[in-house]
Amino acid sequence: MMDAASRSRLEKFMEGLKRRNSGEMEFHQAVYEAAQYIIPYVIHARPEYGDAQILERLTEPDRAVVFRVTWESDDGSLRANRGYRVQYNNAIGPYKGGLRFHRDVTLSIFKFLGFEQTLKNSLTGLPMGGAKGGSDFNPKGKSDHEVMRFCHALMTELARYIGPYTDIPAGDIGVGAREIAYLFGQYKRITNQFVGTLTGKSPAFGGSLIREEATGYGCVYMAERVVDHAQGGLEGRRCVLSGAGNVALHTAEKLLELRAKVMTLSDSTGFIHDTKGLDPEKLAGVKEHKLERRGGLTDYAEKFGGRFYKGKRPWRLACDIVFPCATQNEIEAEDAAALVKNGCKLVIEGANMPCTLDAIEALRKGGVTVVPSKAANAGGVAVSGLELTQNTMRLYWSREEVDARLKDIMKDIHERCVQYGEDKGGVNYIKGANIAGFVKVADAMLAYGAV
Ligand code: NDP
Ligand code: 2IT
Repeated sequence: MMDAASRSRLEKFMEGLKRRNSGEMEFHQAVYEAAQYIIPYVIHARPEYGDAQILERLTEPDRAVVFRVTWESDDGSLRANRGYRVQYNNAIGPYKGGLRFHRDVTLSIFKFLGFEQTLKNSLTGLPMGGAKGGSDFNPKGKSDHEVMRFCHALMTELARYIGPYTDIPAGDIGVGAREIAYLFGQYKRITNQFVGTLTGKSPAFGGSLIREEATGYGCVYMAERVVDHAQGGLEGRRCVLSGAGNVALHTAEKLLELRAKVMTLSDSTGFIHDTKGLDPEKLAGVKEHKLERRGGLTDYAEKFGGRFYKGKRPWRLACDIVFPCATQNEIEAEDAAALVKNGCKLVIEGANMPCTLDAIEALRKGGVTVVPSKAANAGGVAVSGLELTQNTMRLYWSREEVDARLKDIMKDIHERCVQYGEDKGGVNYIKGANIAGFVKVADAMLAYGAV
């Protein structure tokens, strides 16, 4: 329970944040998730953070660049989209974070993602600050050539603001290996430098092995730690996943390797429930279909069996562990109530902020452990950090070497959550992740003085 002084301080802080960032719901939500623990447990105990206005400064991005991206479609008509880069905080290292291409993005979404990224990158233990960016460009239905022209046009402007010691973008929703290659090609052409200013590159030109798999694998390594902690392994556990992109498919791959049961995948058209469970052959089919041909999940049931639920999410099924790996706010309070009722014990947030605040409350009240995004999905950016290290050293590590480092990093993140997340004899991972991520950034900001 929060004491009255902290409660009133939190309310006042949130009031000011909402006034200064009017209508930016996702940003308010992400900040609240962290502030509800940072204010009572850190600021209250260490007045120097309050005196130096650390939380107020950390909730104001260093800068946000918004720009026009003009490109030519295949029929020769000119199109204009909006590009964004929120350079959120570089207290502990250069700005680092993904680029998202999705029709519905807003500045609020990039600010929430930049804030999350700052605390997440801190948790990895690597020297990386936080950033996020992207565009309202909708890749659906675009030809390869259109995507290329768009990526080149975006980079023509973005290149002014990034660099290997300034800001290092990577992928996110709608930005995978193909887009990173187009972006890197244009960056290299403009700057005439072959440097690691983007991560998630193909291993053929400077990318790290395991980067593609890292977010999903990392989520499963985290799940193993949490489940181990409470005794027992992942074998035979019934897992419900959303998404059918980079994070979901590599989560599924590692779960299958560990003999867990993967019951569902989803995309923006609906979800498939495979009662027999996915197997490596079906997964390879979906990977080819979704990641390479960018199709829908609709024909999965016809091809492999199971049932497709159009326009629905998979949260009403009985299961042990849930991995939401599609997008923000995809688990709402009613979904959370259904998950509690149907026996779910653990939620590993693969996507960024997939649970609403009400959903988290319902899950926690129902005895479900929630591992928040900034801890659960940090494996992706961690291996991006390892890609940067390899680029700087001008060498490549083997799959085994990178995978072992990823496992170690996830283990360390888990330990930090346990260390800072003690709660009535158990572990509150949301509290632990937010406090541990915050303290490191806050100490650096404090040391710099008024900058
Ligand atoms: P992808 O673009 O590879 O896949 C996204 C998946 O989610 C697709 O199946 C997509 O469906 C579905 N999806 C996206 N938006 C919506 C929506 N509004 N409603 C329903 N379904 C949706 O992205 P990633 O797998 O890379 O990213 C997924 C999540 O993981 C995001 O929250 C991202 O921020 C987070 N993340 C990603 C990391 C990475 O390394 N890539 C690292 C850490 C976190 P469809 O194909 O129909 O569009
Ligand atoms: O949300 C995330 O952590 C990412 N999209 C990965 C960012 C990165 O720089 O690898």
